[in-house]
Amino acid sequence: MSNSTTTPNTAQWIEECYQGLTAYRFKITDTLFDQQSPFQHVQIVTTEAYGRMLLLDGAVMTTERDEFVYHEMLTHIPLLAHPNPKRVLIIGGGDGGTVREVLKHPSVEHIDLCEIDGLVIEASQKWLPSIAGKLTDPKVTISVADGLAFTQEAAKQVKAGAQAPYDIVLIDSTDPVGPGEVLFTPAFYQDVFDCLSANGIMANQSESPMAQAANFQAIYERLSGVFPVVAPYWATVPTYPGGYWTWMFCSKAAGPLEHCNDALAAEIEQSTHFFNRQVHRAVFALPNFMRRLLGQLPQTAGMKA
Ligand code: SPD
Repeated sequence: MSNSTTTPNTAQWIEECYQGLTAYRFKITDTLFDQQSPFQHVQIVTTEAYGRMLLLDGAVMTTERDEFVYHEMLTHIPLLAHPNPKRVLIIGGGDGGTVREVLKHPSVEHIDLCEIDGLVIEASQKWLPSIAGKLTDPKVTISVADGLAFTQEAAKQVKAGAQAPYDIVLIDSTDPVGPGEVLFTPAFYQDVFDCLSANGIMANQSESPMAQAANFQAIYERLSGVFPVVAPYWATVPTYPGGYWTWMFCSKAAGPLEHCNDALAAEIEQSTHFFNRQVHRAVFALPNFMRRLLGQLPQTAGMKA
């Protein structure tokens, strides 16, 4: 056993700096991929602690070792709450982790994946096969396109009389900077709402309530202006800023725990590393600091958002 903090001077490190205030450093042994796309800087490195890691514009997106928390939470919580999810739209998610988890739901007949940056898909397929390996599944249609325009077009068709095309929409975005920023706007959320069937559900990643508290608050407020049901939930993702991470369950009608396909949940938890039925119920219990950020409890004197 060792808890030594000494590191050799020759080690190479990669660092994500959050708002110029804190930084998280990872010791790396390899740079496997390093290219500038028309949208962002795409890197895949090998870290000693977390295995291979995908970074976009210097921000950690996913790692082989802890990706399961994020992808399982984004996927199984909303899908199990739907009585019969058949058609799923994923916006972002070019690394393929969300697709992999959605495919564990046998009712799903079709997945549209809309990722703006083809280079993220290409690099993930080559260097992150345990995450991206299911992107070639026949149920998956990949569109390399702008998620905002894709959703706007689908919503336009619905307004023109077409059937709402999706039972589930998952927003697997970057942080609200760069190409992903538009995926946090009320207009985008309204388009998503319009694309969802009557008992449709959306879930999105909603940032760190510790390192990005203002983002977390704004996302909740904006979603609450569009969806009648907005239920934030949380877990810890060790490689993300602040440790705590959140997602928001948004639905047109049902609450997050009103329906759960227990038999399927039991089957799914055989292959998951974070999700299980106890976790499913627990993640909606918000610690007080999160409830205060959301206005669900009065502020206290020592509280800083
Ligand atoms: N600060 C990290 C935010 C990343 C959220 N999206 C990750 C995408 C993984 N599929």
